[in-house]
Amino acid sequence: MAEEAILGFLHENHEIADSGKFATQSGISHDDIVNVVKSLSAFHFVEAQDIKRDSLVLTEEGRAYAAAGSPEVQLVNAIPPEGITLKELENKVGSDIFSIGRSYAMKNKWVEMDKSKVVTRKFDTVDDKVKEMLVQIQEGKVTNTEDAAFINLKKRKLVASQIWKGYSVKKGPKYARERRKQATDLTRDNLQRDEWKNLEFKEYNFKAKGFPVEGGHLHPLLKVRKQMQMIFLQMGFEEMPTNNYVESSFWNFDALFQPQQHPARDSHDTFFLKEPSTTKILPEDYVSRVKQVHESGGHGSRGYGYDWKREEANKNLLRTHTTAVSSRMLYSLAQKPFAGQRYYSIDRVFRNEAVDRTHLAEFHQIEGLICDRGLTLGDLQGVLQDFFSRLGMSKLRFKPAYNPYTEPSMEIFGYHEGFKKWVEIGNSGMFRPEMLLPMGLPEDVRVIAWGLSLERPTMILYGIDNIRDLFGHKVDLGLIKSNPICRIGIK
Ligand code: FB9
Repeated sequence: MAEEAILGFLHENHEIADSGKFATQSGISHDDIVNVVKSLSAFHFVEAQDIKRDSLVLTEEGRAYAAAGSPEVQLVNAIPPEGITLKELENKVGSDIFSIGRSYAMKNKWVEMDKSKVVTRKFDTVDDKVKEMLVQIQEGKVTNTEDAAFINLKKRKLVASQIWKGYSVKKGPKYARERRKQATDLTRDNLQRDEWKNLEFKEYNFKAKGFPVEGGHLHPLLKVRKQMQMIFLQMGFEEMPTNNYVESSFWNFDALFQPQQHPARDSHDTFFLKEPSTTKILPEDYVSRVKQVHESGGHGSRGYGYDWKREEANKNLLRTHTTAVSSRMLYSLAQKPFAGQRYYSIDRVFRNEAVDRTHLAEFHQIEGLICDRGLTLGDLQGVLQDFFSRLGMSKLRFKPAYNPYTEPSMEIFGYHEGFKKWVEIGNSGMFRPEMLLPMGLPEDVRVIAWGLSLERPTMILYGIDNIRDLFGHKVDLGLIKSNPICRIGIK
């Protein structure tokens, strides 16, 4: 409809001087006219010149008065010939119309009030010039927006200024009375029917984007995990098998020399299993050595001096750290002629802790360890410097800390160039002799280890503030589809 109107008008006339007036005259919305002008212009059927001018549009309050009349006229029309009390008048027209209309009716000297607060009108009818002007604006019939009356409407916030944009339109080099559908392919039918001679072919749009390819999309956590794996592999580490979320308290705590009274072993911090509630198989001779080191120490240690209970060690749980896997791997390393090893793990761990914006009851722990003869704390600081430099954080600081299974232990801080501040980026330490020697590792073997989470770096790298936007049932699939590649760890 708009296309026929425009092409038809230009067939009889030199130009459409003002698309706004043309829309009003042809009874077509200006938006439709503009869209068609843009399309015809793109194919050179017409040539369009921008027109801009100041115009007025009605506010929501202005639209209400254009329909129902100004508040002052509504108020006057609500006053009966015998007059009315203020309270009755307010109840009749409503508090908004009453409070606004009353002041303008008094200013226009349309009403008066006696000592008993009875309001009477001074005229039988009043002209609603405000409504008339609002309707003129609504119909696009106002040209001089600087007229004092219109400025007053702006002061009353019944109208607002805006830049009106339209076009003047003339025939273009490819003008035609009507736009023939352009052919996109030369078909067998076209050729057989000789139609091809009159066909107009649509130009190829080489800038057109292809349809988005629907397929699988990697979650940001998996992208960061891949990069972390690459970093570990580049550093000569081997991945530990972490395919058991369920673990015994023995491997998760006792093997790490974590005492059975430790608060972390309480059900407020750990998820214990009801079924199967206990583990069935443990290496008995090793269990005996662990019992002994907890109760009476050995290897220079005094132990904890409590009655260690097997049934406590048998309790099954959801592992609270992948260090449980590290203890299994180190034990199996001790069962054969010793050779140094570098292991890492990245997998889910579970903690029965209060959840908040950045913590859930589970997260992915990243852990690295190096097991070799004569390692020192300096070696640990050196490997941390190498590892975190590959993450883009080369300025590190170490703060003494405590872990039940490492001594010494260090919290790791890195200077984040983006945030311009120091950020806690992990924890680390040297596994205690009370953990390593009962396994059967040689006296001079040391294990340096560290841990961090997968979620924290991912949230920072992807600018995600709430962990529920990253992990869990409320994750926006758009994030999964549209997140950029992760480029840490690429040298
Ligand atoms: O990941 C953590 N922070 C972090 C890591 C990387 C990072 O990358 C930069 C942007 C590029 C940014 C931040 N943290 C450890 C520190 C904090 O986020 C902390 O609030 C949360 N911690 C978790 C534990 O919270 C219950 C992160 C998780 C954590 C902490 C300690 C270990 C593992 C994970 C450990 C260990 C360990 C120690 C000694 C021996 C073996 C393992």
